[in-house]
Amino acid sequence: MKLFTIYLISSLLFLSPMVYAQTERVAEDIDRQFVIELKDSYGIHALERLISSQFPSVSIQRKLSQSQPLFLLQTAASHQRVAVMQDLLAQDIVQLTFKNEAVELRKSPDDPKYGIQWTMDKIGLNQAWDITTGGTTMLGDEIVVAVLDDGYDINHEDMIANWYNNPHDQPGDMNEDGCPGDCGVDDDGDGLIDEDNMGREPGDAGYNSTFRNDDDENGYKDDTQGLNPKTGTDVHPFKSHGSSVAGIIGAEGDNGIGVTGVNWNVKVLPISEGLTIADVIEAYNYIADLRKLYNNSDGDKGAFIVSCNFSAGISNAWPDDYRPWCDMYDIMGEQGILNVVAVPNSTVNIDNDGDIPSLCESEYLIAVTSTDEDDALAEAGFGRENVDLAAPGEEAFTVDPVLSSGYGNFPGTSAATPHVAGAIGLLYSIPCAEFIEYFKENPSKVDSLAQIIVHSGDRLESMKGLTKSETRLNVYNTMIELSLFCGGTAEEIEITKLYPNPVENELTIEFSADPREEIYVEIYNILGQKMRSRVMNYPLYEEPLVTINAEFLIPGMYFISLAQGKKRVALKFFKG
Ligand SMILES: [Ca+2]
Ligand SMILES: [Ca+2]
Ligand SMILES: [Ca+2]
Ligand SMILES: [Ca+2]
Repeated sequence: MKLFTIYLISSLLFLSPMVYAQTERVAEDIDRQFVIELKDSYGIHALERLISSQFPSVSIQRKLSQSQPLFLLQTAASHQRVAVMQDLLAQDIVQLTFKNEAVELRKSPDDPKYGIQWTMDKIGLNQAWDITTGGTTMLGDEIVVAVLDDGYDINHEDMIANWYNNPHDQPGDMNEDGCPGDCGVDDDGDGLIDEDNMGREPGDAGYNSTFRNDDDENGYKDDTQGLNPKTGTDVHPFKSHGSSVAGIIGAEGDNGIGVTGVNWNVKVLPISEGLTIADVIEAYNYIADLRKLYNNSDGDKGAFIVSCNFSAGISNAWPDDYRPWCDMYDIMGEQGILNVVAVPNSTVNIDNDGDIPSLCESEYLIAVTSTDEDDALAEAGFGRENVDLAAPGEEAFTVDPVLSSGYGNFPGTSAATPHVAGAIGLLYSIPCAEFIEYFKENPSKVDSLAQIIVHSGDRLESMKGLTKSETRLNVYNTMIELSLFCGGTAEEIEITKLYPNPVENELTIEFSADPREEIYVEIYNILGQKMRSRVMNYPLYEEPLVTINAEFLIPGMYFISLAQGKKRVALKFFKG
């Protein structure tokens, strides 16, 4: 401590320019550094002898491995680095040299409680977020995930930016013409003009003229921030359950507050008081109509709702007794909405015991059970015929407005389900125009997206015989599968282009490969000695190419090799 203080004072006192130089050196360090690997039988003493006799301007900074002869070296100036590396490479004791370079940091949010949100990493989001963190589609559509639940804390600090706000029905009569929507116009395309909530048109007996405030003519006045079907308003009861579900889907990520949702950005459409069958049917119709209007107006009206979460149900119930409810899943599905529903929070076989809505027959419905941190079935329903997918739910951590901190544990299938509903929202934001074009042109084909999500999950031994897919959600895996929509290739690895050849500084290799597997990139010299190697992931949603720094190579002929699985391809190139 004392020594350090003395050093600091002395350097401040009579060498203030050195302090400046010191900071500059830190910034420059990496540009002067390179890693050296010695041949197997050599160690630090041989390296020290070599450096002191022939490379006095080079310093040995650190030993990088106790088991391999790897050292970090630094030249006096950055412009000397390449020449020094080349000269060292010509020495008998040196196996290879490569520049020390900065690595790209994985994208992870700065939310203080993210560290305890184990469910997020479990479903591959730490990798998926490098590709997208949500918000809009490649075509600019604002992505909306609907939630049907008990109620919400609309003012929660970590949700306030991510609630859906309906631009087509703000408070009051937006165009002040005294009619629902525009006077004399069927704004919502349902065949009725300026109708009220009962479908009565002006002039009909009992017509309710207060619906002039229903600017989008959907039968609800000022449904600006979702809908409470019980009251016909957008005023929601303050509830914990719905807030937690919404938080998992879309608590604002990377805002330095609280937690993150599966989506850092998304619009959550809150529908509250979904507590009776009538509420559920009305809510589902409301959601379906909004998306239908979006589809039919080319995005001018309505909302681009892609999924809907319902973490509730009726145990020991069968579809025959709930036909109008079950029918809603196909009605919404044909407009492009996938529904995600929860199975009961008890270890029952719902195939035998019955459960609504899990047992409703629809290709657009994903029934979700809950797993714990070890990927074992939590206390949750199962059924190889009717449960599609598992998602992490036990001890999930998210928004909870009832607790003083505003956050807490939210366990069970209710927590598992919104991971899936949220994932659907996130998937719509992948940087792949072909994907979004396809599902906008063919909204009713969205059942195939459900299939891809369910089958690209991590296959679990623990789910054997318990669900249809035997998988647990993995959003990154799904993104890999969806990359096939836009340029991802599933063939054997192949080098399609190599340039420039001869190369001076940087060699570019274009290739096609299986996006699901790692790629080994290696450079060999003419004697078959490996000069450089690296392992890379397929560059998802980018041009499949890799660039190699060739500055360190001495002039001559080399081979570049790309390998994946058991297949290897190599091409020769020249260093000029
Ligand atoms: Ca109208
Ligand atoms: Ca209005
Ligand atoms: Ca309205
Ligand atoms: Ca947050």
